[in-house]
Amino acid sequence: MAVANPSVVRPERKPPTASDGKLERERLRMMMLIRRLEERTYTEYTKPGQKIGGFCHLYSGQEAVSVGVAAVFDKTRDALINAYRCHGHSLALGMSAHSVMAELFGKATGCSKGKGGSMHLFQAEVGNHGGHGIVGGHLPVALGFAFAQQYKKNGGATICLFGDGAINQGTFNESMNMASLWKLPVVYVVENNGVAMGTTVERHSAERDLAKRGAGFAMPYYNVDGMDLDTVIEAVGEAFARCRAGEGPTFLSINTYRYRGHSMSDPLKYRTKEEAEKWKKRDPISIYFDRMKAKTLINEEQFDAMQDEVNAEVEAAIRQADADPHPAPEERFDDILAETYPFDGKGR
Ligand SMILES: Cc1ncc(C[n+]2csc(CCOP(=O)(O)OP(=O)(O)O)c2C)c(N)n1
Ligand SMILES: [Mg+2]
Repeated sequence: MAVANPSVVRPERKPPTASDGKLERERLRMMMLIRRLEERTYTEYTKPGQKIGGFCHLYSGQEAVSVGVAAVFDKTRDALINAYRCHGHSLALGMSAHSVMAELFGKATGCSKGKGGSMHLFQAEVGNHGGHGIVGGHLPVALGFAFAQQYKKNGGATICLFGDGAINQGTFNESMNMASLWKLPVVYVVENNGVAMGTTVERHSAERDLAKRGAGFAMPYYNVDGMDLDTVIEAVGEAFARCRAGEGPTFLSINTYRYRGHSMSDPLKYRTKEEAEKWKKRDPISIYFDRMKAKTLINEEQFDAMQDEVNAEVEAAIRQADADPHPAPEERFDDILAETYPFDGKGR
């Protein structure tokens, strides 16, 4: 049976409600913190004597998605599981800038004790279950989380985020089908930034409207403006509400743009300056700040003070991460799966 709602761009957000602005300021600040941490990660990664190793994927431009998700996420019972572009979601769920930065520096004080790096930020206490490097690999894991939540009847829901590059993986189709068939409490979010490494959606997907994938699995599906925080909050909030009401999964294509390259070695040759400029005119931080200003919830001076505060927080995180110790050599096999297989040097 076809699902009634067509794949439409969600209507304009609802009229603003009265507020003292505290929540709004926290959300704005979080988007600014994510942006600053990412931009400082870029400079730390690329400067001589580089101290951040391994693959590193920056989230600048996509902040409204993770902050919007965190706004409706209940860390006491929900689970978030994500691909490798995971710095923003980790901060938004409440992980400290220091625990993220120390992980990037490979230090023992990092959230994964310095053994995970950029792609593997985890902290179960805030509901963050990673940080996964295999494209589409975590979708079946999300299914498991949602199955457990339904089985235990604990009212929790799972939010599973992935890039547009995951949409044609087998795991995507298998997971979406089972989630819908069993009405599991899961929200699927494709963070559609239009490109998988250098391959555009137009080149990798016959159906370019990715939201429509939800139709094939008989679940509600929407296109969402990923540059507008309020719109994201509303769409993800409704999807969580459907989960909690036992109505099963929702599929959201949250359409966004990454300002930097795929990873640190990407010169962005597949993209025009005009395209980037067009998107940057709808920068998520600016849109939200302008709306708050119009509601007199913040002024320019307060914004600047907030920026200074955020910058100081990130600098302190970098200083501390740099000073922290590396994991001890004798702990190199602790907390990793291989620990269960005694390493005898002969392989398996
Ligand atoms: C199964 C698998 N195939 C290929 C790769 C290599 N790879 C890493 S990231 C990536 C692109 C994924 O793009 P997308 O899902 O759109 O996420 P984005 O980087 O845009 O956030 C690819 C192909 C991988 N990690 N896993
Ligand atoms: Mg992508």
